[in-house]
Amino acid sequence: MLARILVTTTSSLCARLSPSLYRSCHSSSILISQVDMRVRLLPALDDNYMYLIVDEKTNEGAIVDAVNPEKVLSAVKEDGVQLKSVLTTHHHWDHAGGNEKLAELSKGLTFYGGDERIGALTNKVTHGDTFKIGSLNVKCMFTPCHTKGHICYFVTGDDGQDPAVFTGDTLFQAGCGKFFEGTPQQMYSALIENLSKLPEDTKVYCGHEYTVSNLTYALHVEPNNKDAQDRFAWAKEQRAKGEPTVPSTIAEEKKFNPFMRVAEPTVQKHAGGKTDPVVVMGQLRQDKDNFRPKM
Ligand code: GBP
Ligand code: ZN
Repeated sequence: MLARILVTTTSSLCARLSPSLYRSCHSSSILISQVDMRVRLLPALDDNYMYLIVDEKTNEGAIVDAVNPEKVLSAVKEDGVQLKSVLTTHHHWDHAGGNEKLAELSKGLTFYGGDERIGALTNKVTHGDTFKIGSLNVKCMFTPCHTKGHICYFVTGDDGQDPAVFTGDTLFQAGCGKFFEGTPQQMYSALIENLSKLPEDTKVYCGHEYTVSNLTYALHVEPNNKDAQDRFAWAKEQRAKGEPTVPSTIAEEKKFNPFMRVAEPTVQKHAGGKTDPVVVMGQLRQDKDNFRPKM
């Protein structure tokens, strides 16, 4: 493997390095550095993540889900990045709510998204559309269900290396988004027919830090799933230190995410023995919506 993966963690005492940037956040702001790209996790609100993607070759940057424009611009300044674009996964305010302000504060940005309800949108994209962040390639994946216009962004180096996908509220670590504007068939198509087919080592950067609660549900579905048990123990340790659990990989999601496992007999058993994976997807979502873990 050529990929050099370096994870630099800022102090979990968020205020130590840069008070303005790290004040009152749910997690520390970590940097995932690969050969062609680096990704800075920027925690926002109670459990959201924004992501600053930087092309190492040109120093060009893009921000995913810029809900907190001031924090985005501090990170851009601090990291000496040339911010050129904003990738919005969906129109919900906790993802798109900073766009107009950011457009005002930083002129000339390109705003990508798949829904007319996204503020400051300049480039409406759909399935298969591509664009660049410097030398990095971005491919848009249309994944309607959580919202009608949801887009996931698949990013790679210029030769396809360092794959990463920014999944907003479609795929969470060990879970998926609520079906506010879509059907089980659409989430099946998004998770199983599209995201599951990405390279196994694709890093998954999701929209919220929900891992511990999602794994609580995953273990309700598959109590004997060793991968889910191990990830749960690790995720609890991370959260106790104020560290993020993101990213995971596509290979890992297939091992512990029940919504990625609708074809597994253990998951189908939990869904009352149903074997149609689309029906299982619908059953799991309904079951999780009503799930209250025992304390
Ligand atoms: C938790 O903390 O684990 N179960 C969550 C509770 C995404 S945010 C919060 C919740 O419902 N989160 C949403 C979700 O899809 N969760 C997946 C799950 O519970 O399994 N949002 O902020 C949500 O999309 C929003 C914003 C929703 C505007 C509707 C509008 Br309109
Ligand atoms: Zn949402």
